[in-house]
Amino acid sequence: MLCLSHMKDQKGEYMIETASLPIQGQEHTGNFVVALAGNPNVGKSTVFNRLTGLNQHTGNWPGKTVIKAEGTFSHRNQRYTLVDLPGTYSLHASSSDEQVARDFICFSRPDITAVVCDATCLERNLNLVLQILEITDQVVLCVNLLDEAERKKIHVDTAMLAHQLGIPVVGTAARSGRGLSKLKDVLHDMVIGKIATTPRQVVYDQELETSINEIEKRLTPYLPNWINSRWVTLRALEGDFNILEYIACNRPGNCPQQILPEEVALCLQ
Ligand SMILES: Nc1nc2c(ncn2[C@@H]2O[C@H](COP(=O)(O)OP(=O)(O)OP(=O)(O)O)[C@@H](O)[C@H]2O)c(=O)[nH]1
Ligand SMILES: [Mg+2]
Repeated sequence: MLCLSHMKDQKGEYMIETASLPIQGQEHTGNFVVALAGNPNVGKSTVFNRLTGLNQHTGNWPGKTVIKAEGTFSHRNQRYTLVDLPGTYSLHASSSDEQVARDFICFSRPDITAVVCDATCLERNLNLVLQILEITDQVVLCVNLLDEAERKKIHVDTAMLAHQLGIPVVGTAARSGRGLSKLKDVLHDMVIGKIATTPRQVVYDQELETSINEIEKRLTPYLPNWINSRWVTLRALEGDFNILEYIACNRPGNCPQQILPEEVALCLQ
């Protein structure tokens, strides 16, 4: 067995600070936790403000200078806590914003992640959607700025997008409030299990898929069952050992540091 603490990244340090991770059920007062994720400037906070109104508070994410906004709303007898995540183009955790967004979606396990996209430049936004679908399957896509898209004569086929991605897709123009009651209905149908998702997974080339399967098989016994082992494997293949370090340090029951069998470590070299 190889001790994970021997496997630091190139800078010789790990980025994940456990104190920065909120713990589900302790910080939230609502019944269902919904994370709002998306690229910068796509209208996440506008959706957040529209849904939560005055029932919100802001602060900083623990240990970070990144603003944290959390609010609540009720719809059809369900109560929701909405968490407005910082805008990011990816979840590689190469900045504080990305780290906060990734850690919340992965480790705080919101009941649903609502990804807000800009309808006028959907292709760029879908990169983040696919990354989030590698972590969790409880995702709804909110295609926002539909009014801007219409002004530019861009038509978004939300039904086709939903079919292609395997998740519900709602078109919105959050500044005027258009589409937001549909979004709330979809959240409701997801939490009561009326909508089941079948998210599209990125399939890599054959050689990579073989390595992913091999490493995933070896990693799985060391991972908590709620985490997506394929996603952890992909991060490990990228050389992101912070995730493994975090899991090793936070396993219930004093899990030993040796999270990786030696063979897996060798595969990753
Ligand atoms: N026309 C139009 N403007 C919108 C819509 N939604 C948001 N906006 C505007 O887009 C700008 C950015 O909105 P924000 O809600 O701050 O976007 P954000 O995603 O929270 O941005 P960051 O937190 O910086 O990542 C603001 O000027 C909003 O008024 C919409 O549906 N239509
Ligand atoms: Mg914002």
